[in-house]
Amino acid sequence: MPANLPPEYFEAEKKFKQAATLAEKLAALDDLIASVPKHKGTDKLRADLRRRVSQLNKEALALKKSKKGGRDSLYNIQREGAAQLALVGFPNTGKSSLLACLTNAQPVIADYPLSTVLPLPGMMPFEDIHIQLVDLPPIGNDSTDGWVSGILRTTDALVLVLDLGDEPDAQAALIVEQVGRWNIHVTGRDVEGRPGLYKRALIVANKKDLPGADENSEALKRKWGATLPVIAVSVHRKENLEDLKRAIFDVSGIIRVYSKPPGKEPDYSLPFTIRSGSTVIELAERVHKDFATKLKYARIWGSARFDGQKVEKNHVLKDRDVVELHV
Ligand SMILES: Nc1nc2c(ncn2[C@@H]2O[C@H](COP(=O)(O)OP(=O)(O)OP(=O)(O)O)[C@@H](O)[C@H]2O)c(=O)[nH]1
Ligand SMILES: [Mg+2]
Repeated sequence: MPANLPPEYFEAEKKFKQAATLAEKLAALDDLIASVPKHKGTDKLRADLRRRVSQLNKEALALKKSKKGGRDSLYNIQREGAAQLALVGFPNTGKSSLLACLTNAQPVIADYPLSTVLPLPGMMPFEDIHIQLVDLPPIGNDSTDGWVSGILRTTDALVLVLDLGDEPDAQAALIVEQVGRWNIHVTGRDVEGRPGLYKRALIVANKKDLPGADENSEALKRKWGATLPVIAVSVHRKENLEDLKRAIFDVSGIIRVYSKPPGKEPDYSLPFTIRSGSTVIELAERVHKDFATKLKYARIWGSARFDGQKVEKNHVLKDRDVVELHV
């Protein structure tokens, strides 16, 4: 440390050490450099400080890139809520309209194709939980299929949106074929132990208000009903939207469970959302990691044969069960 540094230097050094953000650090470093008198004895110090400025500038640039400029962040949707489902379909079928009427999001809705170019999430309230829906550009488009298929891979389930006025049966077949090329197989039920990636899916046949739509939706149900749940809606007339919300919840693959301390009322304000098919022990792990190891048994109101029935750790839970964990 060169001698004869002025008090301003030590003041600036203190600020630099306390700086929390990169921007604050850079500002403090500027002051620090300015406070160092220029003479031979401070050459090395000044060179060191300048090196630090350049290092911090590099870090700031990298941070900025990862926050906004980076492709990844723009095409990646932060998961929120109890489950995430993606809206999949061809142009103009009403994916964005559906997002706008079921959630608080405000997508571009237009009668020209390819009005959606980026993923847009929205939260759909369903009873006491929220489910995240992600609006996407139509599939079958070279410039977006890459990242769209990436989202389909990681999302919990698919909502296949069809236009009842435009050969919906052919649309369904083409969607299944297209996602199949990405090795994603749609299914109405969970399939385990088979190769490939199986995704739960629901067919939403939109524009029920159009002439001829009822016939088309009957034909669609006959053809696809055994494979996937099919629900006909009209976003414009707000028809069947409550049933649709329930169907979206059903296909999401989650259930709600309420925990209840022994001798007390259940806490209905905050359901635990767990994968359907989960057992008592899996719930215990979610509630508290110690609970899983200490759990002796549980009492259940709901899916058990009688209320308050004592069940074993491997008892499979159902939606809306109230569970009392005994440790
Ligand atoms: N008749 C009728 N038209 C609808 C309905 N829902 C949406 N539309 C219309 O269909 C057109 C396309 O709607 P969008 O929601 O933009 O469709 P999209 O699937 O998001 O389209 P892309 O983003 O291009 O893939 C718009 O003109 C909507 O007003 C409906 O229930 N009935
Ligand atoms: Mg759209």
